Amino acid sequence: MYTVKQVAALTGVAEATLRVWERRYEVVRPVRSSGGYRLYDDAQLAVLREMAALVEAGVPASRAAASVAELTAMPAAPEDVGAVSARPDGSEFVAAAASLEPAALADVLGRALASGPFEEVADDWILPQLVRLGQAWESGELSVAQEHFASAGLMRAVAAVFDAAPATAGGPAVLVGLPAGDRHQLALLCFATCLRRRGVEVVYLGSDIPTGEWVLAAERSRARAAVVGVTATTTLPVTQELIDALRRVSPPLSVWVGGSLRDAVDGAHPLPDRLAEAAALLHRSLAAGRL
Ligand code: B12
Repeated sequence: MYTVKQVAALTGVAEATLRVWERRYEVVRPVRSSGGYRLYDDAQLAVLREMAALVEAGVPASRAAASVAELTAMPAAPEDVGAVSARPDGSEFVAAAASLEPAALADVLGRALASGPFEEVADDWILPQLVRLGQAWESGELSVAQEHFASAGLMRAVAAVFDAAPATAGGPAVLVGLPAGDRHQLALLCFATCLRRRGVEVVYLGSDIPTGEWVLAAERSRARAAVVGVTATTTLPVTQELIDALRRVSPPLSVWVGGSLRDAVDGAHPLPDRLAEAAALLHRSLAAGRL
């Protein structure tokens, strides 16, 4: 259990504001300690984090509260199937990469994807494995070919999950892609998959999109929002140029950024690192009608 002071530190929301949200919108009902102090559990902390993120993204508190109330009534992911296989351990992916054996790689990826809902597998297995892959490549444990073999296999496996999510049409669309010069699309595709699995229409542009093409896509689609991945220092200037261009598009769309370098650019709403949380935040913002 967390005290109000701890919740304030963890969410970045002032204690007084937390009390207002509780009193006015009833977003959470903390229990009281024997001394009368508020105590919050993990689920309430998650609700308050979501509310804080929505308010930070510009959603009025009353709407954010309504949206968060819906969230608590909904399952976390569209199909929370039970795990049907044990998750491969930390070294198996790099070992499969080193083997250059398609069957070994397919086996590891198949077991990972069957080990829980995609959202959980993406945040708790795929992204950490990518970091491991990078370390193995940097240390010389894996050659460029072995690293590419594994990341390409992963890309195909995630794309299959993306395609398997039921297509939605008619709602607000979201453009998802990378700026010119950036080909690090794996985390972005995982994010896009989480978003599509929530029923959002995702227009996935992928890697290395020149600014002018992004603008054309934004103008020609019914997109209400654009999500740009920011993964490499070399492409920061072009990413800033892209964000500035997207903010001038008509009809206007809301511009979001995700990735390890998202704080190095200005003028866009930052998305959290956890992909499931990021997809939930954008989905809520769309559902709240703010975008
Ligand atoms: C796989 C990989 C590749 C693959 C990409 C395949 C693909 N289809 O995506 C390929 C082979 C194409 C590649 C190429 C290159 N790569 Co590379 N690559 C990687 C590696 C191993 C993983 C990248 C990745 O997916 N990371 C995603 C996650 C795991 O990490 P993250 O970026 O920190 O993101 C976190 C969050 O921010 C969030 N997140 C990420 N994106 C998004 C997006 C959204 C919307 C949200 C909400 C969240 C989110 O997820 C993570 C959560 O912890 C990294 C190593 C590493 N440690 O990341 C190097 C790395 C990113 N690559 C690097 C480099 C230098 C290159 C090359 C220049 C190498 C070369 N000499 O050719 C080229 C450049 C290609 C290009 N034009 O972009 C550097 C970048 C250095 C920098 N900071 O600028 C890294 C860090 C390796 C290193 N230590 O040097 N690469």
